[in-house]
Amino acid sequence: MSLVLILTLEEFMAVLPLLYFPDPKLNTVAKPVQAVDARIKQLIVDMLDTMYDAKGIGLAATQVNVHEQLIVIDVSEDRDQALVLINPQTVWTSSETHLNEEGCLSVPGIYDGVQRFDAIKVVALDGEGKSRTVEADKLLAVCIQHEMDHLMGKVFVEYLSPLKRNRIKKKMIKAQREDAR
Ligand code: K2U
Ligand code: ZN
Repeated sequence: MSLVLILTLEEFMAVLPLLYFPDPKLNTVAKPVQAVDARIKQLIVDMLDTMYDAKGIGLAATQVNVHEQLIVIDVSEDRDQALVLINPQTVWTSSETHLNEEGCLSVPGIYDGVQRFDAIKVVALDGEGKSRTVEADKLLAVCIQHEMDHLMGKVFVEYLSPLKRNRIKKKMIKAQREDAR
């Protein structure tokens, strides 16, 4: 690929800055996307770029300080099967749940158990604005639940004990102060 083409592509892709816990903006409830227009399609490209750059398997628009109901996910081995969920609605959940170890790009370096439904069915718009139903289990189901929590202003550490959450909050604030130096 020529250098000119690479430079051209680069200008259309952007790694966006992430919000980090305990930023209160992470507790904002996202509004429905009104139209899957050019602005939203560019945001999808930038969110995927941001997610892949951060080696995440999901990202909610809330985490890049855009408070609209948009999620991108890629749980594939080859990192080449992006899933876009716009205005997702849960229509079914399994009766079974399990405790899974979770992390979050907005809470770097912290991993802990969260109880999630084993399987979930979600109706959403895709990146072209077409309605689709996603039936998920395993890691995809966990990731969708984690991202849909973000759209409701919920970070996974809110499922932990107040003692654990306060320790994490102090650790994040200390790390952000050191980064700011
Ligand atoms: O929302 C985010 O911060 C993205 C999460 C999504 C996620 C959380 C918990 C469980 C599955 C997915 C990041 O991808 S956290 C990093 C990560 C990567 C691989 C597997 C688990 C967590
Ligand atoms: Zn997260």
